[in-house]
Amino acid sequence: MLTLYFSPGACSLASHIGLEETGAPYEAKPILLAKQQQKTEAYLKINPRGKVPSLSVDGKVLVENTAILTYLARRFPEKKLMPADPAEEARSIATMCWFSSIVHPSYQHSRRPERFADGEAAQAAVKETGRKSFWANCQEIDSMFQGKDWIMGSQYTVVDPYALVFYGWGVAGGFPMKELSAYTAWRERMMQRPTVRKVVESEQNVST
Ligand SMILES: N[C@@H](CCC(=O)N[C@@H](CS)C(=O)NCC(=O)O)C(=O)O
Repeated sequence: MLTLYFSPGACSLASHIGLEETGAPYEAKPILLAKQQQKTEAYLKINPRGKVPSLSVDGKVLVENTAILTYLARRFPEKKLMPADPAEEARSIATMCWFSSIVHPSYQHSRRPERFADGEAAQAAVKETGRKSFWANCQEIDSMFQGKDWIMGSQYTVVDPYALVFYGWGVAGGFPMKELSAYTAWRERMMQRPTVRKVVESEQNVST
C-alpha cells in the first residue's frame, strides 16, 4: 500500500504528481501546513522531521522528494520516468538535488526570513537576497527548457513535476513568471497532461 502525505501547494506536489504518473493505486493524505498539522504527534511518528512529502510503502516511510521520485521511477520502470542511461539518470538526480538544496531554500529565504535570522534588518536582508536568488534560479530553470519538450530533454521524467513546484511558487510570490517563455510554454505542456491536471485540481480542492 502506498500512502502519500502532502500539503496543498507545497513541494510535496512533485511526489504527488510522480505517484499519479505510476498509475498505481495510492492514498493521498493531506497534512495541512497552514494548520501546523506537520507538528502533530501522529504525523511526527510518520516523519519525525515534520516535513512533507512522506511516502509510506507498506508501512516503511520514505522522505525527500528526490528520494521518493527516484524510488517511484525505479519501482515502476515500465513507466519510463527516468532515463535508462546511467549518466542521464545521474544528471536527473543531480537536477533534483539542486532543486532541493538551492532552489527550494532560496524561496524559503524570501518567504520565511524569520527562520534564518533574528531582527528586522537582518530578516529584510535575508528576504531580499532570497528573492534575488530565487529569481536567478527560475531564470536558470527557464534556460534548461530552451529547445526541449521536458526538462531533461525529449523524455518526460520525474524531474518535470519537481520543476512545476517552483513555477507555482513564483506565481504565488509575485515573480514575473510569464517573462520566462520556455518555462511558461513547458508549464502549459505540463497542464495538458491529465495526470498533472488531476493532481493540481485535487490539491486545489482540499479545504485548508
Ligand atoms: N528537501 C525536502 C524539503 C521538505 C520541506 O521542507 N517541506 C516543506 C513544505 S514545502 C515542509 O514540510 N515544511 C513544514 C515546516 O517546515 O514546518 C524535500 O524535497 O522533500
